Amino acid sequence: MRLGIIGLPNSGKTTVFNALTGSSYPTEPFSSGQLEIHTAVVNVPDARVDKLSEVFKPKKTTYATVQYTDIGGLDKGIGEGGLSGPMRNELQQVDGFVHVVRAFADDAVPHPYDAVDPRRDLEIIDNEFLLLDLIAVENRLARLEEERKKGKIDNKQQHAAETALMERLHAHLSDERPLRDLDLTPAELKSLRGYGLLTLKPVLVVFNTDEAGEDPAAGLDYDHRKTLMLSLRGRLEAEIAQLDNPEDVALFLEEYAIAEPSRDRVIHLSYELLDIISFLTYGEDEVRAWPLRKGGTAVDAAGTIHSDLARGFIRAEVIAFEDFIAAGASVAEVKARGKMRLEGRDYIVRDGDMIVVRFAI
Ligand SMILES: Nc1nc2c(ncn2[C@@H]2O[C@H](COP(=O)(O)OP(=O)(O)OP(=O)(O)O)[C@@H](O)[C@H]2O)c(=O)[nH]1
Ligand SMILES: [Mg+2]
Repeated sequence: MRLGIIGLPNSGKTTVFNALTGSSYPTEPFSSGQLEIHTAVVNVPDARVDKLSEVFKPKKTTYATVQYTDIGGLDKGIGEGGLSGPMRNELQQVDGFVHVVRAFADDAVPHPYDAVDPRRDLEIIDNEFLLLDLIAVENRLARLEEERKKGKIDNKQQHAAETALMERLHAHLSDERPLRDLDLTPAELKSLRGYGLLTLKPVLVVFNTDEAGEDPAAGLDYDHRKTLMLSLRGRLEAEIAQLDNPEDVALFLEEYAIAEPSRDRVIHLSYELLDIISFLTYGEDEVRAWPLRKGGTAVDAAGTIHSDLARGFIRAEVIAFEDFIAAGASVAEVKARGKMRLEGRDYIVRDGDMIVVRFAI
């Protein structure tokens, strides 16, 4: 799972990236407009994993991860001007976006459009993405038309269905609405996978502010599906992420009256945004959280661990994490209470399920 951090020049993308990943890439008020890409892998904080690790004392503890890519170089006009190949690749390949919007006022940091205006800035990038998708859809429609004219259609039904779908997308985009707001069937979504359509991807909007308590998201009319919003103090958060010592972090939080760093919240929202849950495996060797798409089955979970486990799947022993805690964090006690379930391959896995896969190959 990878999220691309996007936004206008000087909005604080690299600052937010540093805050999330604990990296220390330089953030400069004048570096704008360059294609610049950094990626880092981040552990998803999970108190359940901490607890299991404490109980089982495994050799290894592994958290689920999310990747963040800081994609510098987006600005007004990229839609019309066309994207460079590397930029296109980055944008198309990520699973979703973290859209950083400037909400801090600071004369030392020039704003590309002079005044701080989160609503407008949000729209600038959104409009570029709408235009890029519109161009992609128009290109595809032109191709389909060409095939029709030349009588080069292998499968008439498929050709007609695709043309109809592309026309629907076109109408929706022409209305200046992102594709993630459109009702699409799983089959339609699947058929669109290869196009890397940008407005189809989920978005976490992050307002980068300086003020405690300020919420630029409040009162903002931005009602889209697969869209979440939050505000954070980017520069402060990036400074916190550089501290190694938990006591220093605590002091810092107190001084600036921050209840908890936003980092964890952003990471959790990223997970939620991508419709992912975690299931857990446990034992003396390893305690681990694994990501699974919401709605995934026991056999999907098995396949996430290893393809052999999916192939030879017999049953899954499942314990809900809460039942484990309620039973005094003892597997024997969970069993004694009849709270360990044996589930078949089609069982829909829930967030926090502790799973042992029985298999034979
Ligand atoms: N006052 C204030 N300044 C910030 C904040 N976040 C970022 N900055 C400053 O804004 C400038 C730009 O920050 P970056 O993180 O480099 O912004 P960016 O979006 O990565 O910029 P480009 O990659 O050049 O487009 C730097 O001088 C930062 O220190 C903030 O929350 N408050
Ligand atoms: Mg940057």
